[in-house]
Amino acid sequence: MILEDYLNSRRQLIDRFFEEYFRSPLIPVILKDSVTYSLLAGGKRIRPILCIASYEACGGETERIIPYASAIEFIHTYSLIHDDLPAMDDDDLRRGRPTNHKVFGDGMAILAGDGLLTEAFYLLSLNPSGIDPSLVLQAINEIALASGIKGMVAGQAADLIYESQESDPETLYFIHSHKTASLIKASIRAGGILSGACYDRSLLDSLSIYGEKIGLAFQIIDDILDVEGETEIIGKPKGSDEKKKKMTYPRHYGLGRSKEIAEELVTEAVKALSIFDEKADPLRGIARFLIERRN
Ligand code: GRG
Repeated sequence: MILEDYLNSRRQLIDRFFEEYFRSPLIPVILKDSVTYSLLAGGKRIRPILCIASYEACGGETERIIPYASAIEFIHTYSLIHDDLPAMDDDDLRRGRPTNHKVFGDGMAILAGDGLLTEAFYLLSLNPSGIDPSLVLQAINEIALASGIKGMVAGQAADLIYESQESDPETLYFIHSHKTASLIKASIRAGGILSGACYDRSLLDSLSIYGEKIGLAFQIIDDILDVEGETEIIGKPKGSDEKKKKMTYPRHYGLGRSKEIAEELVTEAVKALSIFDEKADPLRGIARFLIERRN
C-alpha cells in the first residue's frame, strides 16, 4: 500500500460527498457560501480518513462509511471557524486563505459553525448507509461526548483560560487531550463501532489506545509546526502560539524533547494495533505520516 495514494483516494471520496451534499437549494445563498468556503478550502481530512481507515481495519466496506466520516469533518470545520473568531484566537489565515469571519463577517461565521455542528448530527442520525441503529446511536454518543463540554469544547475553554499563564504538565496534557485528541480518538472509535467491532472489546480498546496516542502526538506536532513551520505551508500564521502565550509542548518541554515525546507516542500507537492484520496498515502508515507532516 502506498500511503499517499490511500490518503488521496479517501480525500477524494470525502470531497465528492461534500460537493454532492451542498447542492441543496434550501440553504440561504450566503450561509451556503460561508459553510462551503471553509469546508471546501482543502484541509488534510485526517479525522474522516482515520474513521474510514479504522472501519476498513475492522473489515468494513469503504463506501458505506463515507457520510458518517464526512459528518466528523463538519464538526472539525465548525471548530476551526469558531476558533479563528476575534473572541477566540482572532486569526486572519486558515487553510491558506482568509478566515471565514474576515470574508463573511463574525455573524455569518458563527452561523456557519453552528450550522455545520448541527448538520453533523442530523447527517449521522439519518443513518444513510442503513447501519444497525444501535451502533449508530453508540457512535453518535461518543462523537457528541468528544466534541462537547467534556471534550473538545472543554479543551478550548482551558486553552483560553490558561493563556499567558505559567505552563504545568497536567494542564498542558488536559488542553491537548481534550482540544485535539478527543475528536481524533472518537473518529477512530466511531469507525470501529460502526463496523460492529464494538462487540469485540479488545479491538475497540486497541483502537482507543491508538487514537489517544496519535491524537496527542498530532497536537504536539501542531505546536512544533507553529515554531518551525512556514506560514505558506501550514496555511496559518506561524508563531501565533508564542504571541498569545499559549500553553504548548515546545514552551514547556523544549523543541527537542517535544519531538521525542511525539515519536514515542507514535511508536506506542502502532504497537497498540498489533492484534490487527494488514487491513490496519493505513492506520499504521497514518501514524507515521502525522509525525512527518509539514502542514
Ligand atoms: C463552542 C464557540 C465554540 C467554539 C468552539 C472547540 C473549538 C471552538 C475549537 C476547537 C479547538 C481547535 C481548533 C483545536 C485545534 C486542533 C487542530 C490541531 C486543528 C488543526 O487541524 P488540522 O491540522 O487542520 O487537521 P486541517 O486544515 O488540515 O483540517
